[in-house]
Amino acid sequence: MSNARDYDLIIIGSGPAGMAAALLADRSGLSVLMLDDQPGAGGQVYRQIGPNSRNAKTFGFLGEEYFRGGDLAGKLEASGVDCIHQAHVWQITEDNEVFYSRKGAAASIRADFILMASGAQERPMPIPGWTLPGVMTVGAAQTLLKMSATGADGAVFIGTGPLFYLTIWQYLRAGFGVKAVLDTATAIPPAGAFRWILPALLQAGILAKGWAWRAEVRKRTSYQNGVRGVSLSGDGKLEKISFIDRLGKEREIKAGHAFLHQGVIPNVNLGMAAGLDYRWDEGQLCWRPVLDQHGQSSRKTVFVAGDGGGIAGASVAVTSGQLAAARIIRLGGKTPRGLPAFLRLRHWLNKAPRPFLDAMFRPPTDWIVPEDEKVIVCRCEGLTRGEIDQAAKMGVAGPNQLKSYCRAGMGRCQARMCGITVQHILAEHSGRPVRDLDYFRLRPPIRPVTVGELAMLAENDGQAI
Ligand SMILES: Cc1cc2nc3c(=O)[nH]c(=O)nc-3n(C[C@H](O)[C@@H](O)[C@H](O)COP(=O)(O)OP(=O)(O)OC[C@H]3O[C@@H](n4cnc5c(N)ncnc54)[C@H](O)[C@@H]3O)c2cc1C
Repeated sequence: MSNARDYDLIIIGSGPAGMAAALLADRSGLSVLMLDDQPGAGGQVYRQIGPNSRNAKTFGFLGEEYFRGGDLAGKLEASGVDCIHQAHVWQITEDNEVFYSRKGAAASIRADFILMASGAQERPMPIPGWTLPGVMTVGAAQTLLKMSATGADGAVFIGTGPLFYLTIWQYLRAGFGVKAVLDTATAIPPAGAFRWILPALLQAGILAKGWAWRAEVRKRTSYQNGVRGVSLSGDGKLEKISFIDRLGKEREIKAGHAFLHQGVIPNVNLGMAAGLDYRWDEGQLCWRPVLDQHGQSSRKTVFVAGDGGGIAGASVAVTSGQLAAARIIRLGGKTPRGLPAFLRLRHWLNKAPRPFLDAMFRPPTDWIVPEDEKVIVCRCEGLTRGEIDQAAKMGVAGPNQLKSYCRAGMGRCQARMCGITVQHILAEHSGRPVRDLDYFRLRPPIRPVTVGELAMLAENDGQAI
């Protein structure tokens, strides 16, 4: 492949972390290429911000916070950063060659430094009936709102977390009816959360905002908290939601649409396939890369910023992107220009509420590991909890051996949906904590790549497409 050094810095992901990093690096004289798989800049939080800002009347229901993303996206557009959208990155090699596919062709480009700002995915939620037609994640429901102001009237929202309340709030403002909200969090945060309350109060505005969303959701919907034992059922599609209310009574709701959410976790596949070191985070119940204070990973020329480095939200994504870019600029022998004053302090303050939020919205155990053995865990291979139990009972040493017993994690999504659940099941069988078990060994390409795409590689060697 190409031996040319094409860019000083390649950034993967154009959410707040990637955009903030790109702007600082560009101002400081680095050549920057940004690759992102969406049609435009914005990432998850500011998805579709360009077109929606031009159509703010229709999309006003998304709220002021959302439209703040227009500032970053506008500056990015006016900058010297080369942005390629609809580019799916599927491999980063040891010498920083980045392979991606776009519109049916593949290409590779090299850089001195890579910044992975590829964000988060929603936590998979293998509860009974989660694969039924009519059931989606809350993030998917929000994507429909951001992309086309579309929704499902009369849906039931089930789960909890800041994104949960925000999306219901946006849904109501967009004029969609919400049949019920089943909140798995209790009205008063669990006792363990209060040891984090003092740092969280440094960002009292964020807590107040979340409180206001929840208060409006409570006022305008049929709302219950402390809900447990959720089960979805129906004949070929969702028809009924069963649950236990906070008084211990079994209840049922008839509905054709349910949106589920239990927080978000870092996207790990690209970083793991690139050989970065990861560790289990017990506070957030997910894998996160081992990073220093600048976001430098175990591979010294690869950095990670934003939610891909651990869940902390959009404002932390911005400051972590700037911290990483500043370090890369210095390592490249240049001086960061226009570095925000007190960046480290701002970053620390932005992060302050996170441990409280993590403790307050910790997912219930039965949303990570289903108790019912008939529940599908690996969606790609159609494997149930019972089938994974059977393989585990044969004495598998870890997820990688499990693959050869039952193919869990070997499908199209490459364990994005089942990885953490499989690990919890194996931990139960082995009596060892999850952090002591290996994760699935992920290899490039992290997404399916066609032979046709590969055939274009030689033609596009060293050139962006
Ligand atoms: C579905 C969803 C909706 C969310 N909505 C909100 C919200 O409304 N408000 C809020 O405060 N927080 C929201 N969040 C939380 C979110 O993680 C924010 O904290 C914030 O967007 C994180 O910024 P980031 O820059 O780290 O990553 P992101 O904003 O997630 O940006 C990462 C970008 O990288 C792209 N990408 C990922 N992998 C690849 C790849 N292999 N190749 C090319 N591109 C890639 C993604 O498509 C995305 O555009 C949401 C999270 C999810 C999962």
